[in-house]
Amino acid sequence: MKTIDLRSDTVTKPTPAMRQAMAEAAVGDDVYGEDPSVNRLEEMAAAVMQKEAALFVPSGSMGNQLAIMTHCERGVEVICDSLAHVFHYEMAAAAALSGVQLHPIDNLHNEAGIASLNEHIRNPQDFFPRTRLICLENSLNRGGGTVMPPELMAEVYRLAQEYGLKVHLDGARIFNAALALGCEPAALTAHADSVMFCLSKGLGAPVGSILAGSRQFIDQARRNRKMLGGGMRQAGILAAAGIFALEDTSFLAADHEKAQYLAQELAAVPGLKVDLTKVQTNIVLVELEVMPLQDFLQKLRQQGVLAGGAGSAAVRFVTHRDVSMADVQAAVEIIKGIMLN
Ligand code: TLP
Repeated sequence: MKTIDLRSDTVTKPTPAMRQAMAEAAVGDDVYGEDPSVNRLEEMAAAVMQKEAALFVPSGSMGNQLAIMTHCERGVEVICDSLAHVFHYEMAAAAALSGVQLHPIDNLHNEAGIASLNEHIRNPQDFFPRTRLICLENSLNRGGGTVMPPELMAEVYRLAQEYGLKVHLDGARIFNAALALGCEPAALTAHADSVMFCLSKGLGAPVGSILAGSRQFIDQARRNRKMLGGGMRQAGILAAAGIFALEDTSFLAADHEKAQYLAQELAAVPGLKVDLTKVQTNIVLVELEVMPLQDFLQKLRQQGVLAGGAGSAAVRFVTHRDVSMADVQAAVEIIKGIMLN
């Protein structure tokens, strides 16, 4: 039985051409700054994100946490969306590693939330923590891969600057967001002091993410990366996959088409609820109205379809390069079979 893995775009495997580029990569000791492939990837990434400098990091989580650690001192507060990855899926690392408090708020990514954002920025009285950082996420994973237009990011950035705060963008899927918004990634990063994006998700590299920002910020983040044990040696083998991934991101459009197809088909199935307005990139959240989540996931698994959960009653499907349109069509038939029997 063929497995159709829709749990995440992180499951994508390097293509033969990417493996070839990895095998042939020029390498050196990156802790001495001597890995030509890492240096090239960092330069390329900084250019794409229109930032002064960039740092290759092992994971998106480490990139986000380095951003928090580098922007903040202990005891300050970081505003994020109540659905943010840094809040739900990073092992409380902001508290454990940087000693900061996350202040999650609803709707940070839309007009309603932004209108009241200033109420969440602490005023400078002695019994309040200082607000230091706002963390945005575009696309918003737990929001169903929804995107935040550059104009809204600009509003948040303007407010942040007014209050002397920094803005970090968790752009794990920034290329998906930019594609959906019809803009360049740099149109989004223009409204953030730092950005993290992942090479290891839809872009198909096996490992790695990038943190980008000002030269001074990245110099300090590099020191913090070493402190966390993230200084890598002949990492050029991995960086070569990242360079390869950045050279052509056009295939992401097909991932969005597969997500649209999946969402529209499932929206018509009794017992499933899909908010089609929220299907904007490569993620489809489906609410289950008649069956417990774990039962549904298990039935899917028995027939070779893997999906994940998002909350207690929603299924998350993520399309990516390693599932074809035919695979998605087959998954739809299996899901219909489960729901209609
Ligand atoms: N997300 C993973 C899981 O952790 C949920 C996934 O399958 O979607 N920011 C965002 C918005 C992410 O979605 C992720 C990974 C990360 C950061 C962390 O990246 P990694 O997994 O490389 O640490």
